[in-house]
Amino acid sequence: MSKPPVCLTIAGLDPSGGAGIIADIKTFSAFGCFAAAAVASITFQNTVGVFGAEHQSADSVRRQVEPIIEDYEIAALKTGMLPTRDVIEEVARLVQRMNGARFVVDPVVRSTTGFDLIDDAALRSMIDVLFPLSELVTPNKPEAERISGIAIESIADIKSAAAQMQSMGARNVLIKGGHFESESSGERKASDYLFIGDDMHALEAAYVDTTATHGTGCVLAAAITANLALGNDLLLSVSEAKDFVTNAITTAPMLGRGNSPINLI
Ligand code: PXL
Repeated sequence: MSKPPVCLTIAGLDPSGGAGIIADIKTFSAFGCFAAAAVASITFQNTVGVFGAEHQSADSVRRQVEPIIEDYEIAALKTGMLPTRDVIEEVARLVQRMNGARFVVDPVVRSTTGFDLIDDAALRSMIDVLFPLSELVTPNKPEAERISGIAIESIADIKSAAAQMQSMGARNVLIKGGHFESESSGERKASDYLFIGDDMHALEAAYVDTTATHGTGCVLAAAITANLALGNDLLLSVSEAKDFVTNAITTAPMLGRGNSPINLI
């Protein structure tokens, strides 16, 4: 067997399996990548909500990641829920030791059900120290609004928010459209907006009317990471990832009493 590319996720553990590192691991595997994972926070949750979290220390994150990067060559990595400034600063130091690994930052701020997953100081340091190291930052609409300070109601606002995030150090930005639920020409679209430098690419998929949305953001970012690890360019990686998520939503197993995980079996 030829060696698969190794993908690393540093993110939160959702023990119910819909989001966080479990979703990331399954997504890396689905694309034929070998998955490694470090836990930045243990969350307590199910499909109904997030009930709390026990964060890891920066020391714990370093002691998880260091042996991995001293042993494997990491082709690509993604970060998800990084709960504190100390953890984020440690992750920045670790990423700089990963010799050119392609790097996706999913700036997770709060759960869909409204639980704050990181604090304000952490978000500030994520912008300051991780954005400049990344190839892509993948906020959803509320995250893009909070980071940029721009309320998003139109394509012009999306462009302004992306430009603002690029001026804060992000090289390329994907504003995820799951949260733009507007009717246009009678047809509902799930649109994502990818900014590669100054060029905007609007990626459209059919909108799926479903409650099976748990973990979609994690899976999209993980699927992009896997595609980057396979050597694909950014535009192809994002469009392959979007197709994967749309299919996983369409075929979701409808588990639990709340927002079902998507299909990652
Ligand atoms: O989808 C955001 C997210 C990311 N990571 C973890 C989460 C959540 C949302 O609940 O729990 C661990």
